[in-house]
Amino acid sequence: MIEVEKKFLLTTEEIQRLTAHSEFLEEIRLEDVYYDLPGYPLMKHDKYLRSRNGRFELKLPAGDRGEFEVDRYREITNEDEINRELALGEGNTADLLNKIGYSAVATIGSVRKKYRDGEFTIDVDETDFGYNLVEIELMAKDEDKIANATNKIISFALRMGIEVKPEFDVRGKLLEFLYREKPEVYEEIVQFWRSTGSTRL
Ligand code: V4E
Repeated sequence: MIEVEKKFLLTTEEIQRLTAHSEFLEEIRLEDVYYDLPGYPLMKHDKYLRSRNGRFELKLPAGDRGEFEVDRYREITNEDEINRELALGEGNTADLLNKIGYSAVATIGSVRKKYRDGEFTIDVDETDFGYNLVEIELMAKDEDKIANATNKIISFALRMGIEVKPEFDVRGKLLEFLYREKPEVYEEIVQFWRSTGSTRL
């Protein structure tokens, strides 16, 4: 399955409107540590390896971001699969990463409130560093279904009275963290994306 999600920077009033008719699912604390090699080859290729609350997750891109700049990733959470995908060898992922020379690039704490409205999931995130954003998500069976999922997300947001700007990108939590705390790392990664024409940032 592919997770398709669109990020929004919303006012408190817009968040209330968006979640007014949805079911509140849970509030969770997320402790994310993102890892990469020197030169950030994973992030430059739109791959993100993190430990979330102590468990490794690898996000791999599926399809492209499209005119509405959606995130669309396959997520791998099995350590053996992560080891295989990143050619780390066999064993404990944390040990292998350490041995190979991966290091923590960003550590981000946040609180996520999760809601459901029909087939849509709404995440309202508040980070410890004061950046808040909202994601509307849908699952797509395969890459062919990403455009359809995107259209549904956009229509849903519009129905909820939220402005949607095509060809406008919102920095996610990781990018905003790098932008604020490690601008040289942010520039290196985004410059690389610009050189491949894959970002409007
Ligand atoms: C997907 C992504 C990044 C990884 C971290 O994503 P983020 O949205 O910061 O975290 P979170 O906690 O919301 O992840 P979730 O719980 O939804 O899995 S860093 C950058 N991207 C996407 C991206 C982008 N915004 N712009 C471009 C040009 N490429 C990739």
